[in-house]
Amino acid sequence: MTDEPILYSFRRCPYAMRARLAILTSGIHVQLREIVLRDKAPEFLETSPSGTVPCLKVGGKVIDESLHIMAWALAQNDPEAWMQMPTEGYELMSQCDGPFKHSLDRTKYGTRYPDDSTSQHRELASAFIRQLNDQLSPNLFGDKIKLADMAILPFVRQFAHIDQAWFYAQPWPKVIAWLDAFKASDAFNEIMPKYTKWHTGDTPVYFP
Ligand SMILES: N[C@@H](CCC(=O)N[C@@H](CS)C(=O)NCC(=O)O)C(=O)O
Repeated sequence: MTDEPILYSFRRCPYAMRARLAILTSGIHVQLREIVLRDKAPEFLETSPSGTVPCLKVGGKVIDESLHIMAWALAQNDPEAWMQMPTEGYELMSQCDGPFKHSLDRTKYGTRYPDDSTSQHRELASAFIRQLNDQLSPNLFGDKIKLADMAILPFVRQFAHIDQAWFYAQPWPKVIAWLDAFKASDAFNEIMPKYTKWHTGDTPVYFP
């Protein structure tokens, strides 16, 4: 048995990425269990009520939402003051998780949504990217990274990766600079090492 926090994670999942970003800045160490979505470990399914990553088990409780994991980590230690953010940040985060992610999925996985128009959803998602572009200076709330930057950037990256040539040709230079700075950052590199699929009984792997 262990009292160490256990994070069920998946490297490329944007929700799991934002959780790892917050855990990294907080200086907390967790046991990381890499989940393969097509073949979810039974212990993960027993732990996560939603069956989605990320999921954190700590001190007998389970935190099953990425934004709640971020808040948990930052409540303990927030050396970069990510939580000192204007309330509009929460509005942007909910637009990201709601309508933007909805349209992102319908742009990316068009065949899963035959009744939806890919081009219409790309345009809807693009409206949010243009809104971010207007807001950036160079981050969402000035010079310093805040919670909303780190909560939203993994999804902007996912949208950009649907068609990078198209994304980088669009007139949203501030978003491109913001995304490129994120992808070049130490934090991004530290959250993206490759982990092998976790199995019960494996020697613990720690993050960071
Ligand atoms: N509301 C959840 C959503 C997490 C989520 O949807 N994660 C995806 C992976 S990116 C997942 O685990 N999907 C389950 C599946 O594909 O079976 C959160 O913010 O943590």
